[in-house]
Amino acid sequence: MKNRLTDSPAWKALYSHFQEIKSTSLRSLFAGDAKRGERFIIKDTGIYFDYSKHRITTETIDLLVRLARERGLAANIEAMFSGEKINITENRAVLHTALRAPKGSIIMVDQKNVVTEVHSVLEKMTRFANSVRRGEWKGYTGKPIRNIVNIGIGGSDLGPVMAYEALKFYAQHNLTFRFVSNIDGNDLAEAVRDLQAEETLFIVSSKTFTTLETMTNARRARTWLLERLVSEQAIARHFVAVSTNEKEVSGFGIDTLNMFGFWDWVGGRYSMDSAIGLSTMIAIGPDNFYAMLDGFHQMDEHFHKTPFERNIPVIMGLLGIWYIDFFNAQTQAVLPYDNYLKRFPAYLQQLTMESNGKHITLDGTATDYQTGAVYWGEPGTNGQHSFYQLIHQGTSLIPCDFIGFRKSLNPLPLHQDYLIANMIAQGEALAFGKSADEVKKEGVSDTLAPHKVFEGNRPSSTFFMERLTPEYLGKLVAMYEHAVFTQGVVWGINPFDQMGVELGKVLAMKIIPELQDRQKPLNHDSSTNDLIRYYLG
Ligand code: G6Q
Repeated sequence: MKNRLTDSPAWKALYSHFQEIKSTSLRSLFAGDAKRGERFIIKDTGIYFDYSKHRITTETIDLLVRLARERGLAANIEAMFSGEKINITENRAVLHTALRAPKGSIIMVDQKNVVTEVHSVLEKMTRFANSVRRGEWKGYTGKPIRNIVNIGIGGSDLGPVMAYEALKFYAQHNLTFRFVSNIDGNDLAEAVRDLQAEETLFIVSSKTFTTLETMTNARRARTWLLERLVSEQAIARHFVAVSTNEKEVSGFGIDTLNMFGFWDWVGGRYSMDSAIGLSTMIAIGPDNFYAMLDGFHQMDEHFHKTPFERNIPVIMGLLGIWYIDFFNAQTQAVLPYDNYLKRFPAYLQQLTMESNGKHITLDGTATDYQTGAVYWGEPGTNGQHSFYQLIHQGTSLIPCDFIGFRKSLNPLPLHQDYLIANMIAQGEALAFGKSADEVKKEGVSDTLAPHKVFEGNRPSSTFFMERLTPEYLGKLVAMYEHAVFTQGVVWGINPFDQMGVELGKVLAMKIIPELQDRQKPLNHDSSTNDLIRYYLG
C-alpha cells in the first residue's frame, strides 16, 4: 500500500514552504531576480513554455519535483510506456503512446508487438482516406462522397471535433464534415438536414459499439439513408465503423472490411490519434495525420526522457497540484489565442476531468486532499470581453494557460499583432496588476480607486509555438495528457477509468421504460417521481 500523500516528507516540506511564500507577490519575485523571466522557461520540442509568472521560487520547483520522485513518477512513466497494466481497476495497459510510436518500434502487450498492429490500421485508414479524398470511394448510386458525418460521443467525438476545428486550415475544402454526438434528436436532424444521402458517408465511431447515444443515432442515420436510397445494399457504401467490437459492427450491417480497429489499451479520451481519428485523416490527409502523430511522439519522448526539472508536462502537472492543494484553487483556465483552437478547452475538459476527477486512491481509500481542477476556457480575445473580469478581480485564484503562435495561418494585416499583444498583456496584467498608488496617480477619485485596483499576483503559464500545424497540435495534446498522468500519479488515483459516469446511465435505463409506459409504477424519491409525471404531462 502506498504511503498517504499528505504524510510524505516532500508534501510536509511543501506545506511549510507554502506558509513562507503564500503572501509573496510576483512583483517582488520579479524585482528580486532580473533573470526570472529566463530562469523559469523551458524550450523543448519547439514549445516555449514560460512559467515565470507563477507564485513559485526555485525551492518550490525543487520540492514539487521531490514530491514527484517520492510518489514514484519515474517508475510509473516507465510502467506506462512499457505496457504494464497500470489501469488496475480495469486490468488494462495504457498505451496511447503506442498509437504514435514510429514504425519498427517494439512495445509488447500479451506477447504481441502492438506497434505492428497500430501501423497496419494506419495503413488501412490511409487507403480509405485517400480513396474518399480522391473521389474514388463512390456512394451506392455511383456519386463520390462529399459529406462525412462522424457519429460518436465522449472520447469518440470530442477529439475528432476538436482536431477538425483545429486543423480546418489543412482540410480538403470540397468535403463537408459534421459531428453528431448528442442523443438529442436535434443534433442529428440539423447535421443531415441539407445533405444528399447519395454523397454522405457515416463513420460510426464507438469503441464498444453499444453506447446508447451512438447506436441510437447510427440506427436513425441508417433509416434516414434507407428512406432516400431504399436498398439495404447502400449501407455498405455509406457506413463504416471505428470500433474494437467486430461482432456488434457486423450485427449492425457494416461490412467488417470497412471497420477500423483499435484496442482495449486505448482509453476513449486518449484515442483521437487512433482509428477514432479517421474523420481527421480524411479531412487533413494522411501526410498531415502522420505529422500530427509525429508531434505526439516528440512530446512522448520529451516526457519519457527529460529530467523532471526540464520536463514540460511534469512541471505543468506539478504546478497544478501546487495551486489546487496549497492555494486551494478550484479551476484552471485554458485560453488559446488562436481561434482554430476554439474546441480545445472542451476537449481538455474530458481529458482532465474524466481522468482526475476522483477522490478514491489506488488502494481504495478516500483522499484527504483535493484532486482534479475544473478546466474551462474560450479563445482569446473573445474571453477578454466576457469572463476575464472574474479572473482579474474576482475572489477565486484561477491559474491560466495562455496558448499562442508566432505566425498566423491567415496573416491578415494587423490581426496577429493585435491578438498576440493581447495575450502577452493579459499575463502581465494578471501577474503585476495595478496598485492603489498607481491608480491614484492617474487622478482617479478615492471613491472610484478601489474598483480600479488590480491586486495582481494571479498566476499564468504561456505556451508559445511557431504556427498551428498538425505536428504542434499533436504536441499540445500529448503535453496535457502527460500533465494529467503526472497529477494522477502524485495524487495516487487512476486517471484511466471513469466509473463515475456509470450510475446516471443505469438510472436512465430504468427511467426510459417509465417514460414509454405511463402504467408503470414509479418508485423513485418524490422529486424524481414528480419530474417523470411532469414529463408525461
Ligand atoms: C472516455 C470514455 C467515454 C467514451 C464514450 C464513448 O474516456 O470512456 O467518453 O469515449 O462513452 O464510448 P464508445 O466509444 O464505446 O461509444
